[in-house]
Amino acid sequence: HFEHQYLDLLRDVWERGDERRDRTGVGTRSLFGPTLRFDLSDDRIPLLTTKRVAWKTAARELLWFLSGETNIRPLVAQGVHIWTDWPLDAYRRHSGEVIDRDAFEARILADDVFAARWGELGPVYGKQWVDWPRFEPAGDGLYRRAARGIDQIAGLVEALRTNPASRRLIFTGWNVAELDQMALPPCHMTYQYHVANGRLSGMLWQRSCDLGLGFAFNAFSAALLIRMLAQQADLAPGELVWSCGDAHVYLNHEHLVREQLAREPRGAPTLAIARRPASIFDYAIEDFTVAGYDPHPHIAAPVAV
Ligand code: UFP
Repeated sequence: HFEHQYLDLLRDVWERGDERRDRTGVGTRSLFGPTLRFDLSDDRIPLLTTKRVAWKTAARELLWFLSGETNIRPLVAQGVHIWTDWPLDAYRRHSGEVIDRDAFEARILADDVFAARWGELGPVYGKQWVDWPRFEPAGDGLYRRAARGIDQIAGLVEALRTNPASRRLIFTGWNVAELDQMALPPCHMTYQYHVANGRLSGMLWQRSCDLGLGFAFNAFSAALLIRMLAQQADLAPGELVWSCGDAHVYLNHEHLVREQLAREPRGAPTLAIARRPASIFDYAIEDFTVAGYDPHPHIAAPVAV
């Protein structure tokens, strides 16, 4: 079962990982440099079955990235809370106000000015993916920021169609010049693609992975993006190669590790895409359905901010 690779890694990190205080102060155990491979042929999708994963949340987040958005408001409007903790933390520190997540999200939805000021994450994934800043000559040896940046995703789709043997089928969120403006520097930072025998494979390089929470989303999302790109380039899906730098488990996720390792993976979830949208930017959440997904129950675990 595809999931054993993940479970083996989870066990390995928990049993052998180097224990350290991390940036969040929670503490982790960590191993460096694991690679996992997932076969995507026959519509298979790497969706964990040893706990229920809210795959639609990951899909909505991916569509939000592709829209170029960097404000949490459209996510919150869809009931997606995964990015709220960072702005909430920033707002609490700035205002000193005692405000819970629900109240903060309600204000993000109700108040345009508040949303613009406090819902913004800075130039995170979406901005870099479709609007990477570019400069143009402005005369007298001066340069100004161009109104439109570089759309790496459109460029990638074009390259997949016209130059599939290329070794430059890459996009990245790691804009070094803007890291300090981002609420969180990209974790799933660089994607590379490869076409062989009419199949599209993708590699994700993730610099840092919270194996208890982030992995389930990151792997599903990277696989979904391969499926969408393959459809747009008239290719069949190949493999997802997930390569990680710092693969870690937070010390307060011990219950999750023990519970998940005690469970047996089951079934082979598949993903169907209902139609072929006109472009990579025209997918909607209703286009995706997952079949054969009968997971073990969800396991709640705290996110380290
Ligand atoms: N993290 C993920 N996947 C993501 C994401 C964050 O695993 O998509 F946005 C985790 C990794 C790490 C933390 O535990 O969030 C980011 O902290 P740092 O920037 O210190 O690596």
